[in-house]
This record gives sequence, C-alpha cells and structure tokens, in this order.
Amino acid sequence: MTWSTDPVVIIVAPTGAEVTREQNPHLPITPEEIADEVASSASEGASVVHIHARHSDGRPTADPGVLRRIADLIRERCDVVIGMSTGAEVGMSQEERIKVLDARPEIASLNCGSMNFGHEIFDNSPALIEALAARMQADGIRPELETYDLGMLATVGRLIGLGLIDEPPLYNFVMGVQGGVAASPENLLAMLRERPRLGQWTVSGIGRHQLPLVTLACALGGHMRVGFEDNIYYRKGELATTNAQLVARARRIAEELGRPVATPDQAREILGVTHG
Ligand code: KMH
Ligand code: ZN
Repeated sequence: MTWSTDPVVIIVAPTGAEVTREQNPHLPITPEEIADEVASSASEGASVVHIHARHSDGRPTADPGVLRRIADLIRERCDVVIGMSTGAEVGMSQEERIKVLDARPEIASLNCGSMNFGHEIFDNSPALIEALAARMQADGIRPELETYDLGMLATVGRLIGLGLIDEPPLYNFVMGVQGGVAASPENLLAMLRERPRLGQWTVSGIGRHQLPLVTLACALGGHMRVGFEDNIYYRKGELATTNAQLVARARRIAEELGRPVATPDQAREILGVTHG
C-alpha cells in the first residue's frame, strides 16, 4: 500500500433509514428535500449519492416509484452517480428489497451477511444476497459490497467464485454498527487485508467515527462516504445543519492530503459504473 494522490470519490448518504427528525431536524425526507440536499452536496464535491427513500411522514419506504422520483429530481439539479440502498430498513421483505432495482440505479448496495443491527436483526440470507447479486449483474448495476465484519469478506470471495460479482469488486466497509466490527484503525487495516480481491473501497464510519475513518480512507487510497445516514453531527455536541457541510469538510481534507476530488464521470470510471 502507498499513500495515494489519485482523485477521491466523495459519496453522500443524506437520509438513511434509521435517523429521525427528532435526532436531527435538518434530515432531508421528501424527494424534493433529498434532491436539494444532494445538489448542494454536489456543488461541494460529492460525486455519488446513496439514496434511501422515506414516506412524507418520515417512515422508510423501498417503493421504486419514490426512488425514481428522487433520482429524477436529482438529475434535474445536478450530475451525480445515482446509488440506491437495497438494505433499506431492517425488517423490510426480500421482495421489497429486490424491487428497489426496478428504479434502475447506477450503483446499489449489496449487504453481504446477516447480523445484529443495534437491537434488531438485519436479515441477509445467502438466497437473498445471491438473488440481488444476480439481478444487479443482469441489469448492469454495480454492486457496492456492504461488509460489516471480516466474515462478510469471505462471503464476497464466495460470490466472486460463483461468478455473481464482476471483478474488481467495489467495497464499502461499514464500521461501528452495534453488532458489526468496531470502528478502529486496526480493524480498517484488517478489513483491507482480508479483501478477497483488490478493488476500490469506501468506509462508512458510524457516528463520531465518520470523520477519522474517512480521513484515514483518504490517506490510504480509499474513498470518502459522509452524510446523515451514518453521522448527524458536525463535531461533538454540534449537529450538522446540512449534508453539504460534511461533504465540504471531506473535500477540504482530501485537498489538504493532495487528492483532487473526482468529478461524477471520473467517479463512474474509478468505481466501474457502466450503466447510466
Ligand atoms: N438501513 C440498514 C439496515 C444499505 O444501505 O444497504 C442498512 C443500510 C445498508 O442502510
Ligand atoms: Zn444505506
């Protein structure tokens, strides 16, 4: 591994499924709010969005109609790589999660194992993982491999062996979920060491771990994911008021570390996105 000076992709995850307006009153919920937030994040340097949809009352939904509306509104405002979550909300049915792909994102998350997720169980059976991977491959949607622990990286190797994931794989190491790998520098290096194949990678650091982990990722050649899905604070005791604030800080860090921020087209090339 060497210090990287390659362009860095900043991914914004503006909403997620778990965060509420009670926790951060600035959480974007409606398609218009999400699209506005993505547009301002794009103007600060975000080149990829990871979308979760909500009903207007804030409850999560995986309705492809709502997801398509969010993507259309984003495309009217700016060019970013459109990513969507098939993890959706803990407890959503397999059918609902597979139907997310009807919205035709460029990238979709593929959660690589079941686990405790806070006080709930996040169910990702081998059959669901394989069905999602096969459908993404058939539709030319780039899977972003959400790995919450070392064992899930072994699953990635198995999926590659089955021919369900095109190489090189694209990883997102999720660190700091209660029930998954702890967010520490040692564990990030362990995740990198245990990758079954080399490939581009990002880190989702939960809560206060977001800032140091994206900084480490940037120095080590990875990409930077920020946003309210993973972290609602700007600093200890101070809520972030926009996702763009977090993106702008990531950009400043990247530039100080000598990595230019990737444009959306550069992000497509770097991440291996082929369908738009
Ligand atoms: N909401 C979590 C249960 C993903 O986007 O695929 C899953 C999640 C990961 O957010
Ligand atoms: Zn997500």
